[in-house]
Amino acid sequence: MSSEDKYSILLPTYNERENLPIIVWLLVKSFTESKHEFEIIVIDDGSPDGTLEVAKQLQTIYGESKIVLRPREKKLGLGTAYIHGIKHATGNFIIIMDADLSHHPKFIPKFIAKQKEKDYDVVSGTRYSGDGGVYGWDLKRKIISRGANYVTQVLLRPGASDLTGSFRLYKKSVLEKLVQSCKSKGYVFQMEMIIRARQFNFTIGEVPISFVDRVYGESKLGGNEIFQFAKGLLFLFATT
Ligand SMILES: Nc1nc2c(ncn2[C@@H]2O[C@H](COP(=O)(O)OP(=O)(O)OP(=O)(O)O)[C@@H](O)[C@H]2O)c(=O)[nH]1
Ligand SMILES: [Mg+2]
Repeated sequence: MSSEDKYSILLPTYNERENLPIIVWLLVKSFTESKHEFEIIVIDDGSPDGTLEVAKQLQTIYGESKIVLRPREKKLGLGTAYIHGIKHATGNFIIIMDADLSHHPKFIPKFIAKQKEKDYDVVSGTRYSGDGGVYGWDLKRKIISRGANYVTQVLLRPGASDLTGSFRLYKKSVLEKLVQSCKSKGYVFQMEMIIRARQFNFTIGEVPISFVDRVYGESKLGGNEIFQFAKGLLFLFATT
């Protein structure tokens, strides 16, 4: 283990009051056990449920060097939340994950080990390879996710098995370059990141993860998201 490495975990939150204390506790536990340097950057977009107040309490428990708060006034979307978070990150590695407990911190040591194996630029969690999987989704959502992955595989041949997931580890410099070159917003953003990574010849490692549907809070995947995804996919197909 190289002692200079530091991992900045970006947690974008919108109405995650119940989930945030649990994910933070799990993260702190995991990093304390693995003895890696870390910071958790919470990017809350003015959640009406008071997520930010919960985050402030967590900061008093774990300290300001471990819990960094970078809130924004209102809901401005995930893509810009990442950009905002990266600006404040002090680690040389960045981990992006959802705060709704769909992504379990227990996989992070595997991401880190995988990254070191071949000094990968990106390590992507995958639900669609090895013993990865999805739990708690209904058939419709499974078909949509599988379908989106499959169509993208055929059209763009990205060289990664899970394109729409967002549980990933990046070298900070690599993530900065990817984010700058990505044009899409919304769900298609995760996919564009991987497509661009391949374009720039960045190396991508994969770690099988189990994805568990959110326990608290509401899901927003609807017809509009699917339409936006299809639009974004066609745009990438036409331009890359
Ligand atoms: N800061 C910020 N965070 C967001 C925004 N939209 C979603 N998030 C957070 O981003 C993560 C992923 O969003 P989710 O709502 O879980 O999206 P999803 O996993 O596709 O859908 P469900 O879990 O089914 O609702 C979660 O931690 C959300 O709280 C936003 O506009 N701004
Ligand atoms: Mg979710």
